[in-house]
Amino acid sequence: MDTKTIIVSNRLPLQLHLNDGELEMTPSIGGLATGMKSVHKDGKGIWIGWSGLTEEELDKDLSKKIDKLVAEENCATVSLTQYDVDNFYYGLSNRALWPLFHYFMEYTEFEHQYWESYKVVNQKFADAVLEHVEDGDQIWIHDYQLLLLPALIRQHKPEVTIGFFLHIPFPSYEIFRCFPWREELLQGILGANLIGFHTYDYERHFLSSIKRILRLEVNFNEITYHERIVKVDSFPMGIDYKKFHNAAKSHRKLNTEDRSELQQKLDEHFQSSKDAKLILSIDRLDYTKGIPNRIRAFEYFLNKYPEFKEKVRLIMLSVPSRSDVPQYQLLKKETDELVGRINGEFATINWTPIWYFYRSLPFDNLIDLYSSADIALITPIRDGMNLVAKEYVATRTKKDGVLILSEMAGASKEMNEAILINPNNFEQFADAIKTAIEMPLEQQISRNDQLQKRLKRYSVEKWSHEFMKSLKASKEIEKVIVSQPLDKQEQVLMLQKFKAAKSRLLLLDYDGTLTGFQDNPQSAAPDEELLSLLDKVDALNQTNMVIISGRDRKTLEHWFKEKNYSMITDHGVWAKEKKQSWKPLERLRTDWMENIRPVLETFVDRTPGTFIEEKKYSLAWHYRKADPELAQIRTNELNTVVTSLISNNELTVLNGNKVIEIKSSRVNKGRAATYLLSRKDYDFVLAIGDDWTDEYMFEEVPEDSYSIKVGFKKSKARYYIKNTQEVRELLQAIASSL
Ligand code: GDG
Repeated sequence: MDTKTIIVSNRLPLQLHLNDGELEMTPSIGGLATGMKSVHKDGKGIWIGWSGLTEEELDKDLSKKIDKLVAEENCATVSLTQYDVDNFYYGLSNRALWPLFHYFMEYTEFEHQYWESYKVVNQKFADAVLEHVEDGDQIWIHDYQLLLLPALIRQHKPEVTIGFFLHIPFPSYEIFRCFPWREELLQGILGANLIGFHTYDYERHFLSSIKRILRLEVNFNEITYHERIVKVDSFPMGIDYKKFHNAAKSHRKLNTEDRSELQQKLDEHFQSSKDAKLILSIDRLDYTKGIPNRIRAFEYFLNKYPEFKEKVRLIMLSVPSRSDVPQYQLLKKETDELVGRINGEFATINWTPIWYFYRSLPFDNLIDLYSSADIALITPIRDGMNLVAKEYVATRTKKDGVLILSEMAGASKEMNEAILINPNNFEQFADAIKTAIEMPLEQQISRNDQLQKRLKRYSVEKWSHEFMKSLKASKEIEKVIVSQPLDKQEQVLMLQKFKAAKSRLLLLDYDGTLTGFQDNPQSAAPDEELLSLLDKVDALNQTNMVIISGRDRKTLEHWFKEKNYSMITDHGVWAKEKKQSWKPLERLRTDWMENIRPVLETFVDRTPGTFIEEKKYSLAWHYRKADPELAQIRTNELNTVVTSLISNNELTVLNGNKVIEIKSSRVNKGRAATYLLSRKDYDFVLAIGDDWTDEYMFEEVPEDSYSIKVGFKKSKARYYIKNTQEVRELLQAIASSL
């Protein structure tokens, strides 16, 4: 089938301007546009985003013209009003999500109106995507403006393959939990099949929020969600290495007279002193980039090491950004004032310490700067990746030059050969500048050699290619992992076989199968609806209905005292056949409990929200209410400790649903099922259960049995069914089939 990839981002990779009512279009030269080029141009690929012009700025004619122009570039627009831009973009995206995800809590504004608009605009994007999407297509969604989009698309196209990539950090759970609509955001992202981050730390933070806020099961980097497996992974974004490297090479060959005005000014600086050094920083004027901090640290450096005065110069390019948001206006003012003050304080006739440009420069000038700088000082307070650091290294064609990089930038994870600093430590900051200035050339070369090798190999094309490869593979995971669904068609077949059978056995697990889980195990008593349903099934002719549970005999006896059901309790210690009395299937020792109980007690003491359930033949440690991450650590620990205490094979540790149970190895539901099957010939067997303890039963029932797992989990069962509600519906169908 001829499928395509749809790319979605807030802005199209095109710049559209209105000049005296005339439309002008230039392609965007940003890293993302370059990286996505091969994906975009592949087949019938299409890129969907906002044009940058609001509905108010355009009349019908102009809109049509835009659509036609962008269509020639395989793009399609999402139309936004000024209200949308103010509330969705400048509001929720840039006054709530951006500061929150960069740990600037004090800048967040959680306005309900922004959130409403964010939902509306994400729906507009979904509508635009749905106009173009066909079965079998892949969709790749970018960034924090579109966190709700994956789920909105999935609602209408459940089978489509969706990838999502976040370009900014994903904050730790403690920060993320502050967002008022946090569940909706997570559910929105989980509409994707693959979720990508720049670094493993962001991935880990995301998974932690998934576990703690949505309480979902996470297995390594896979989340089970609504009968789907969602994969989470890190893909550090690279740059167009060749473009920067080759531009710098050509730049070196330029004759003096062909050099730009900027380059000539830079050359003058180097002529001013034989020890002259140029330190460069480039960023959008954004509070996350640590600009005032950097200027103050530079001042600190000049005071600490005055010998570098008149020799070292900081050249700062700050690109205007989001100037409609008040914090950005304040930052502009603060930066201007700081530069003014420091230049005023230190300047001499021949030297001003800081050259400051507040503007965007053409690419060639960017290369002038990168090529001339001895040191790049990239010191964000928080940054998803930071491509400037990578671009600087790529332009060092002679492999000289030193990169000082903040450890708060995602890029620091892969750029160990840079001088890594904590931007809040001024001592370290000043010393790093000194070290960089004095670094021997061989050391510079050997560091850049390593850095360049990596940047060349993991370029932005490689990044997009790896993501797409993983996205295509993510669809396959689901196919291998679970049993087939017991859908309507299979159910009809099953009921036919049930009816035709002469002797039937129904093995029903209790917790998580017939009823949902409760925080306290004693609260899971059967409700009226369940009792009357079980009565009906139990009354069927030639049908042996058995409740087979890990619960103790006392509890089940109490719950079903009025009834005469067949029951197996304590995982198979006790059996009661219909209208008969209880019989032990095994004679068990319990003296081991004295030794194991104190061990479990130490775990209860150290893990809030957990408790011990003492059964006649086993001990269970429940952790449903505990912090999921702490519980994960403790369960590993407990497994190791208990396993080391059990010297012979007499005891087994069972990992159930949020419970660890220690019991005799001689009993399990599999052995109990075998016992029942040996007592009579059955020509229809159904076994249904939800956790690990039921797997023993699935293994022992005859191959043609209907073994059914409750929940979308890995299992030996032939089928799966979604939840306890569906189990009850199935039993209802069985009850009314005869
Ligand atoms: C976000 C995340 C993440 C800068 N000034 C000029 C100019 N640039 C180009 C640079 C570079 C790009 O802009 C800036 O990219 P960064 O990665 O440094 O930062 P953000 O804009 O904040 O980007 C960031 C990124 O997304 C990708 O996922 O790395 O962490 O915040 O390519 O070269 N280009 C031109 N003139 C300029 O004056 N032509």
